[in-house]
Amino acid sequence: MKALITGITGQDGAYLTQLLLDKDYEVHGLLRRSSSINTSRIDDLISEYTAENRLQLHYSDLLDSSSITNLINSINPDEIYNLAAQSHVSVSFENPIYTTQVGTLGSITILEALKHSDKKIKFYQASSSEMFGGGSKESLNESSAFNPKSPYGASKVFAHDITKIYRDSYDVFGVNGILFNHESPLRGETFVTRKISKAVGRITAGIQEKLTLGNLDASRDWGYAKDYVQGMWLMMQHENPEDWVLATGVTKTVREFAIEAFNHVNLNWEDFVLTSEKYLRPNEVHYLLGDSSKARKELKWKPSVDFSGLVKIMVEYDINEAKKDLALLKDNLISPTWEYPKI
Ligand code: NAP
Ligand code: G4F
Repeated sequence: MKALITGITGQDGAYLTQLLLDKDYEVHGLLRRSSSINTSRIDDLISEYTAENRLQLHYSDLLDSSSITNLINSINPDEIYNLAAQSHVSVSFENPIYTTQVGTLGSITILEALKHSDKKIKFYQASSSEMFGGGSKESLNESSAFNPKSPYGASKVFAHDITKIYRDSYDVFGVNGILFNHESPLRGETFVTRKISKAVGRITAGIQEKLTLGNLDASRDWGYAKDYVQGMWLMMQHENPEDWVLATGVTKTVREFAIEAFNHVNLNWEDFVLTSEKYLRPNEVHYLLGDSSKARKELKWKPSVDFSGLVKIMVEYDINEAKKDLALLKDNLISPTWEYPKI
């Protein structure tokens, strides 16, 4: 089996690549050229699998439609996982046009190529719980209404809808995975969970003093990313292309995540956490809780890690990372403060 992954260098791309290689797939991934190397999440896989051509990276960008179409035609994969996105909700308010271009053009470019392909190539679209908008406290499933609150959410609604339209109009095997938040040690450092776990590690090592966050009352259904890429693959193996929600069914506030993370190292979160308006968004998704009964019943999918387990995995990883930072700091190789601009 051959798979093409857009977003292979991201959190989910890295876990999905490992999963597919373990299943003996030949994996192809889209690599964006950047001024610094952006493959850190898959470097071990590159070392292990590129020599035998089991893992092949191709320079491209979702905005370069001709390059995407050429890649699909030359690789002729069995499955395409469209994971690439400008995936930071807060940044999507600052870069709305770029976020929308990547979020919409990529999906339709791939779907157009599949419409004209002789082979029935399966397509996975990375849909998001952000599409629901989180305005009520109901548990959300595949039939719940979308009411996006950000340019990012709106672009995901387009990609979701166009996938359904190509499925219904041209018999394309297009699957939408509506995934609620999923986290891990590979999570980008500007998403709130990783920002917290990284700060806890660094505070424990004595190289950070405070952690500044935004809205502590926002509530998310947080799961473990490795479980969710397993769900993506299961959706692609299902007899019919459909839409599926993946979620844990438990929601916790940002405050509860911080409390759990600091408790893990026997510290009182209130001694370290500050809040600042600079981390607030022009519009907020207040509450997300998912109902994944369809995936549990029909795909036999279920999360293997609960909220406490997730926090533990992330905090313990970042404690070790902070120890490495501390060693570098002693050699004056890094700066003692760490705060990402604005997000
Ligand atoms: P991520 O870590 O931010 O990774 C995003 C990936 O997209 C990176 O590989 C990035 O490449 C790539 N990318 C960005 N712009 C691109 C472009 N113009 N052309 C080609 N590649 C581009 O995201 P993630 O957490 O793995 O999420 C994977 C997908 O699931 C995303 O579409 C996200 O929106 C969606 N999603 C995520 C969650 C979640 O909780 N994680 C929940 C629901 C849906 P670089 O490494 O070069 O930046
Ligand atoms: O970690 P976040 O930035 O994730 P958000 O906005 O829920 O988006 C993530 O999940 C979506 C699925 O629903 C994905 F589609 C999307 O790609 C991404 O992976 O923020 C979570 C919550 C928000 O309510 C935010 O306002 O945490 C709040 N928050 C509070 N302080 C903060 C901070 N978020 C960030 N990033 N940084 C803060 O300091």
